[in-house]
Amino acid sequence: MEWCFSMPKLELHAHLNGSIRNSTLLELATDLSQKDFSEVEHVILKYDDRSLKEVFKLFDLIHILTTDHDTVTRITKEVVEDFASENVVYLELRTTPKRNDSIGMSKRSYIEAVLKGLRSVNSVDVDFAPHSEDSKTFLNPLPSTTEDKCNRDSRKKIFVRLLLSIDRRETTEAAMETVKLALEMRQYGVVGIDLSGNPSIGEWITYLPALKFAREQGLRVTLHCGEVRNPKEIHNMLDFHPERIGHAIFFEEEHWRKLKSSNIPVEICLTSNIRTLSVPSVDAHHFVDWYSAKHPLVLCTDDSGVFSTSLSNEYKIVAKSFGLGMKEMFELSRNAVEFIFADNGVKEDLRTYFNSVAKNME
Ligand code: 6MZ
Repeated sequence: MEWCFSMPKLELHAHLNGSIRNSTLLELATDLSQKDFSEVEHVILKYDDRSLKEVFKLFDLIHILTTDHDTVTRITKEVVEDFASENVVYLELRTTPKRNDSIGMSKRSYIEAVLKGLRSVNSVDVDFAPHSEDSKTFLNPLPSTTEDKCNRDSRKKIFVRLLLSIDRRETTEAAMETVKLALEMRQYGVVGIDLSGNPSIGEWITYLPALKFAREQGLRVTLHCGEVRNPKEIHNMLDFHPERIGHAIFFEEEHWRKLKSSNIPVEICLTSNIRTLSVPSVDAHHFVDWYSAKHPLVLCTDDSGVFSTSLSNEYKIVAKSFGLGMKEMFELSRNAVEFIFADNGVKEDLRTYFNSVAKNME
């Protein structure tokens, strides 16, 4: 299944601090505290399943290790390189802007450190600023003649756009601050807002004013929806009609009907759902029913570092578990182009690129 790796893919649900390399995390942990290291190492290297509660404890630990400007820049660079290395051609990376007065970090300076990370990638070509409709193509379509193939520039290319996350622990004011920051940062490739964080915490009504404001101002919105059983919240979230939702696990019949009629694309995070014990096994995952019902779906990693996975691995699991071949997986990947939050110029570039790859597959 080498083709799962070589096939062009889009990643639409990846949290920056969840996608950190294990080697980087261990290095940072060693630097921070030699004497407590054995305890930290155990938590970081616990590769087997962790409950959702444990995962959020781990995020608190990761944030202690990563929340300074230089580290944020470093992990951004590494995460983009890692996705590009497995042929992700479009990455929507999401992260929660953080404030830490003790080191002079504001939500804005946090995002500036992320942007510095994007600029510092040099092993692949990164496009992260918005395209004007008439700009020239970034991804060069695959050539059709053998001669052209030999002359092809083999450097990897990746579009990166950013989503700013609202953490469910935040107040309405803090959520609003994040949305205002996203609006200021649009020119640097911020395209939307995500609502995430521990799903057992917080109330929908707290974030609603900020999410409504984001929408009024033209930002796209994706919500973590149905990660725990909370029928009322799922109902309210679907009524809001976000542009995409993530997970969608604990859906009841009514929710499924609502989702189906609204056609909201779902970001599927298979390994994450299983490792957090939210879904008992791959066979029991809702992916297969919704795929059969032709609902718009996109495969994503969620937290490739924390769950030791990669997007190619997610493709492999789906292909193997549900008997899907290369053509079907390619179409699954290609369909995701229609769900991206970037502008039409990027969409058109991706469509042309996928068409050229499809021609080469014939
Ligand atoms: C909900 C999640 C998540 O923002 O610091 N996050 N929120 N469900 C999940 N499923 C397992 N995985 C990650 O990345 C880490 C943050 O992303 C959210 C949590 O708020 C976590 O603290 P950033 O880059």
